[in-house]
Amino acid sequence: LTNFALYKRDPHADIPWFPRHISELDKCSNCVTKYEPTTDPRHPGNGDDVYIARRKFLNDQASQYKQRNLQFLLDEGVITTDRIPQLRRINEYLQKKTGFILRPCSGLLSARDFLASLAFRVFQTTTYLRHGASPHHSPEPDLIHELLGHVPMFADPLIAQMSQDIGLMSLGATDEQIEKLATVYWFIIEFGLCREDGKLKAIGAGLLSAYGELMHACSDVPEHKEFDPAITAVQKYEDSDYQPLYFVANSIQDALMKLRQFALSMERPFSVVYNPFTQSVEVIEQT
Ligand code: HBI
Ligand code: FE
Repeated sequence: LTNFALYKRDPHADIPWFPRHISELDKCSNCVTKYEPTTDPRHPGNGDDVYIARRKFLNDQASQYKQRNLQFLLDEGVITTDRIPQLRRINEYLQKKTGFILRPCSGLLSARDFLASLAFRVFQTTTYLRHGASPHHSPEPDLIHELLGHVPMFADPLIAQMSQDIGLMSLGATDEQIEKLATVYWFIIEFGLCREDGKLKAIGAGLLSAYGELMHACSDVPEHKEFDPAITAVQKYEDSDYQPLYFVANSIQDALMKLRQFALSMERPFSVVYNPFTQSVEVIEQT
């Protein structure tokens, strides 16, 4: 392996573009325009001009965001009951715990962009709140989902490492591979359950941030299947209502190990190494 091979850019023209430096996440902000309150009558905020205007104001700011070396240590304080924290405050906390940072995005991102960000220990987070008409369930990610569902997980060193590993494995993967990875991620990180002392417990951020669905998930109403990445990867999922089916792992550790193993088993004609000093991904060609 020569330095030339290590640093050669885009050796395979047919591999999808992927970010090579944390600053290139500025280009990873493609939203999936589904359940937009402006156009979709299934969104609880459809027709609510005040809500739509506020959401647009926040999303316009999010789309202007450029990656910077945030002055993490300027502020103090994390999540409190009396106000919505600034991303800067949460970042300061996460930096110390695991080095993860949040950057604002303006809605549900494509799985490719979302997973690519994890490779750089970046979590793309929405900044608007769910509509007041439906406080127990939101068809799209919102601030409550991100802060109460995902952020505590990214403060755990093991989960942070595994999330980054999954992100690295997604870089330059085929559309088919991304689809499978996103599906397993969905069923574990968003809606996963595990068993603890004979009871069902939630792992997924989508459940931890949706009281209504959390009750449904742990009841006898939906179907529960043993988590097996190969099976889970090809399972169709529900993204507009409560899930009819949940996958159950033996423990959080078991779920994350299997998810990571699944990501690592994907074939790619190259491998990548993250350099934390330069916040860059270096590509190593397999010869
Ligand atoms: N986009 N903004 C945002 N937040 C998420 O939590 C999120 C996403 N896009 C896809 C996604 N999560 C995953 O569930 C998988 O599809 C990768
Ligand atoms: Fe999520």
